Amino acid sequence: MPHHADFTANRYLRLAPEVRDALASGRPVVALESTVIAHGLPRPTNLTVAREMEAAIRAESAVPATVALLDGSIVVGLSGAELERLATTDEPVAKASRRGLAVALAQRSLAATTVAGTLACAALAGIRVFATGGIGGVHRGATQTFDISADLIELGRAPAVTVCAGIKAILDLPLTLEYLETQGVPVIGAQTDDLPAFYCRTSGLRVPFRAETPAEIAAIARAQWESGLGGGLLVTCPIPEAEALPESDFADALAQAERDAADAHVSGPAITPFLLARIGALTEGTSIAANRALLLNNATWAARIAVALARVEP
Ligand code: PSU
Ligand code: MN
Repeated sequence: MPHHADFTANRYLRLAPEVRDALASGRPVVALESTVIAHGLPRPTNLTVAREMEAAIRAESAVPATVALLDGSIVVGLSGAELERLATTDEPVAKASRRGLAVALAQRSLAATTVAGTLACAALAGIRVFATGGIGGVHRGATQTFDISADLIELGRAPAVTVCAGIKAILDLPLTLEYLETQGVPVIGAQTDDLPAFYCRTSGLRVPFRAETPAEIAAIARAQWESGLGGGLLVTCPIPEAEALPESDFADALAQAERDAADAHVSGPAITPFLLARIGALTEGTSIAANRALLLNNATWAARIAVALARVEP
């Protein structure tokens, strides 16, 4: 797939040499977000999993590009040392959605990128495939709070395939699907008709589209981009069976975490990290093991899709 993004002319963008070379020669690259490293997973699991995701992508012969903001640059492809800094630092790390990017650049502060932030940066670099755990969405009670993740807007805007394990049950799943339809995002179930629900394989909601293979997904993405339609696509992969959480365990932990969030008056960008941490504690780490498993599975799917996209069509 040819890349036309003029990353050479952007003084805010710093690509790892390996990522730059791969993009220049049309080899597969997969972007990775960093909010899951800085705010989504507890230490030291965060660093282990970040490295494992990169390794999973390399195992499929694609190049990983973890994105974060450091020292006034959008770094696309953190070095080993930079990844470690992000995962272990005592400095404050901002959680940057699209709105936080320019501020972090101008102030030269350390910022981890959310799905929305990473997609915006990937588009600047010309990366077409992105792996994450779960996307942000329409929060429960959003009719009152208006808390709808910028991820949903960026999914409609950035020309990339985002691979996730569905929508976390901390969100309002039906409303999130509605919003994705409004944004024009095709939501594709990978080998499933049922929308995956992050820690659990099924949600009871139907995905609008289904595909069996990375090649099929690549063909849909090509059709969307080469026709001139543009915008993003969302691929949802069920968590591997062995690591899925029993639905009842999760529902109890979520209900408790939501009561704790209300008691602590947590809102805005802090709500997702708060709920994830509480659920981790309440499920005694089984949710963390599940999170790791789905992240690695998504990285593998994303790499295979990137490889299929990079292949020249006969
Ligand atoms: N889902 C997870 N772990 C995470 C996130 C989502 O399982 O760490 C992060 C992602 O970076 C996502 C962000 O983009 O939370 C959404 O935050 P908000 O709801 O504030 O937009
Ligand atoms: Mn929000």
